Amino acid sequence: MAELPQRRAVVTEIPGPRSQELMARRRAAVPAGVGATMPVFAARASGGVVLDVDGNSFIDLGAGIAVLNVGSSAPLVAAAVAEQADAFTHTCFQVTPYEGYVALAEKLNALVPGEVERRSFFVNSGAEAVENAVKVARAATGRSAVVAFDHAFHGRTLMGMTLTAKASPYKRGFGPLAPEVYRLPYSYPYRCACGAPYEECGPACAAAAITIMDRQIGGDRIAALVVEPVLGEGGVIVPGDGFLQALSAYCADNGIVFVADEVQAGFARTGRWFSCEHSGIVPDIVTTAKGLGGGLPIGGVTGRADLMDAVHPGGLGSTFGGNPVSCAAALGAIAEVETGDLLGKAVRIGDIFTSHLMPLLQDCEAVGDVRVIGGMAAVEFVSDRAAKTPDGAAAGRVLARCHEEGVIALRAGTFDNVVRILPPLVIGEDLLVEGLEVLEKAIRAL
Ligand code: PLZ
Repeated sequence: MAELPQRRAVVTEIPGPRSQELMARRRAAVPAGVGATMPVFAARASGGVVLDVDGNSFIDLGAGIAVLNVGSSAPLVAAAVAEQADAFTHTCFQVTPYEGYVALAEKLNALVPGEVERRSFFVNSGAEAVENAVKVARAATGRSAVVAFDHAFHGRTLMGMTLTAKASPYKRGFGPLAPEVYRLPYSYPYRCACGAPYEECGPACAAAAITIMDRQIGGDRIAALVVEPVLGEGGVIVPGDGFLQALSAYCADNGIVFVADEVQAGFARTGRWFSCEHSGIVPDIVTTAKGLGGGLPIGGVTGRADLMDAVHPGGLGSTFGGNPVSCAAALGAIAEVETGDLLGKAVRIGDIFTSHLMPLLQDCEAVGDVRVIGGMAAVEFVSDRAAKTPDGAAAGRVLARCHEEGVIALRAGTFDNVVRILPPLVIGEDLLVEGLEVLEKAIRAL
């Protein structure tokens, strides 16, 4: 696979004529409910760039929403996919198993933190991984209640959207939602739900969440606590110290299955294999997807053997789950992280983010908060710094400017006022810096 030139080049108006033509066809053929961040159509991608159908070369600070951690068509992924596609593309693992699925399960069982015997099985997406984690937790505990958090995103299926916090666009018009789901405060130090100062938000929100579980739901009725150790769609929110630790301890004391949803922040994104490692907790179940397949669709559920084995034979599965090509791709992606030191690269990207984005806090009235954790960063916009009034329009203007200037960046946050960046971890440093300079300029122009 030939590498594309790693540069930013805007050679037509954005969108260019070919993209405009395709957009018109898209509008006639695809429902409006499927969102569209970029106004352009992709032709190719590699490293840190996406080339559009008009020849514009974009710096990719979105990685297809945290999927292309190892880059698009990464060599070890592309080779593994080609080899597997040549051998066979599908048998259905439940019908005729194959080694790649088992090898991937072994790999994930070893990578998930904690000295615990684990099992893994595979599905097709992040949402499906979360659905299945809840099924396992309910079967293993015989309980029904599930708790999730403010600002959470867990997918668009029935349980996924019920666990997701934000009403619009994710739940509006799609009810009735799944029963027995309860919501708890998440530690969001910039906007602490308990009104605690930045450093005290973690313990304060954990105490509030535990009170709700204990007093309103009943700890002995809760099957699973589903939590993103770092919020992605919610706006790259890193919970305050002590938050996850206190929740994890409460779960252990009350027989609640602690599910870490690592779909977005996992797979090397934050400089660790899993974002829960930053707080030292050991989850009972970890869900993965996105980066796991190196660009191919696959979701994983990795959990304590005693919980996973509690489900009766035939209770788990899916026609395509753990497709052999996707498993080969995932093994290739893991090898890319290991051989390319992408954990180290994510840390380095975080340092570059910090040096470029933190000064904006000093210089720009419109910037309320800047958050960085490895290869994941966010700038939160406000119209009034003292009142922290969310400013979604400002985030929109910054994103539009970036897109016109040849940089892909994403929106996030419950209030739509966060610009989120998560580039492929293989992006060149010069290209990354150039992309950040475009972003900075757009922010300073507000
Ligand atoms: N859990 C933590 O971030 C997907 C959503 C894109 P799927 N986030 C991107 C969109 O607009 O739908 C996500 C996540 C976390 C679960 C999911 C769901 O993963 O593979 O999109 O189903």
